[in-house]
Amino acid sequence: MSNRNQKHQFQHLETKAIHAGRVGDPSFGSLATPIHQTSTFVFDNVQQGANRFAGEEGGFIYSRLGNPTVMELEQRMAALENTEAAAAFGSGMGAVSATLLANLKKGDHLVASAALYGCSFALINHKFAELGIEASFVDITNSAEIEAAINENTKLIFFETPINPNLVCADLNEISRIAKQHQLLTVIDNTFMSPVLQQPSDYGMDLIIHSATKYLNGHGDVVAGICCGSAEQIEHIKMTTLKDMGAVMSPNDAWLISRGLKTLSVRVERHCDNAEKVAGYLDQHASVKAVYYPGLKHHPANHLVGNQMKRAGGVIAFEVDGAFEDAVRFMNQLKMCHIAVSLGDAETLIQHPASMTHSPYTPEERAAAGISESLIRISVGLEHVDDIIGDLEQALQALRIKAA
Ligand code: LCS
Repeated sequence: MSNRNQKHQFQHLETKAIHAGRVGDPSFGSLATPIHQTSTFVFDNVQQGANRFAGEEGGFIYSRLGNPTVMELEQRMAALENTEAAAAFGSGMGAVSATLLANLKKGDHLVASAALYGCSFALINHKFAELGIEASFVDITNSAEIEAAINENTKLIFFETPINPNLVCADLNEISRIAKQHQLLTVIDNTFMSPVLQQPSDYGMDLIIHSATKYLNGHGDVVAGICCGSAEQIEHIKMTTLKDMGAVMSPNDAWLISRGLKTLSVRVERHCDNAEKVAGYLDQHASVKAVYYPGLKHHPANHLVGNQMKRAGGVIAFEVDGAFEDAVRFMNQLKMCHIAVSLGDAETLIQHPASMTHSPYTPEERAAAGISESLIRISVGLEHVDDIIGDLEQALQALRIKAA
């Protein structure tokens, strides 16, 4: 087998997404890397097994500790996020929990964005509190509030940008400045952007998490997570919370995600094309009260688009003009867009955060985090944009007929 690819430093993200970290097939030369669907690896003799456990010899041991198909995905994601290494997990929450717990112990404190994916919030607000890990939840766009929350036990800052579900965006330069000043680790959830649109390592972010369930895989058939960072940090996570808590990714899922990555850049560009048009359409609609999309000129983070984030992404939040029942009626009226949580799939998915993804928050906690009860979140898919807008239009028209 030729090792040409491994030796070559790929320049462009589009190329890395296809070639970087390729494991390939030394036995038969197949183009697609085989799925190494195995729990364990056979040693030539007892000494070899002992050497591998002692770290004195390379090679695989047992798939919870590493697997060639999973390794290919990890190497490819590290290349895409411009980091030295990556660790793959069985879910995005597996990645969030293992990454945070590898860096926090009883008595430590973290600063977290008040608005986060609902289960990340629940993990920190409930489970970490039980474990004696304290958190301050802040408005991540407010530097003074972040700095005021930092104390002598603070170890890290954890946030998303854009935030699920309200599309508020943090300024990475600003977070980086604060973290450096206080010598804090930065952990960012980059799920909404994917490395195609935002590469947080360029802004000094230490650990970059993805729910690989979303854009990375892109086809709605896998639940998985990834964390990218320095070789030292990733080794630390792998040897502690990944190895011993065990939220590992299956080889089959890794293979599907590596396949998904080959089309990541073209998919994400199309998601953005469609979302820009859908956001513009919703923004001028008489039955829509508010639209939250960083690509719109009136969004507070519009200046970050074209800078920290290449484009605004495929997710939009909005509120229909009317009561909560009108939002429900609108969603139930949709014929093509699916009412479903998750995002980043080919299908347009629409959901109601207050009753679905962000139901782990109490209504008071949602209010404090700026997540309105009537917010609707749409993950704009890869269908023809006229069909997406057509479906939204017929559902919004039904509201107007009722109102008339
Ligand atoms: N981080 C973000 C930003 C997410 O949106 C999600 C899941 C996770 C982490 C957790 O990843 P998972 O374990 O599900 O792979 N977000 C979801 C959502 O918005 N709807 O359904 C799941």
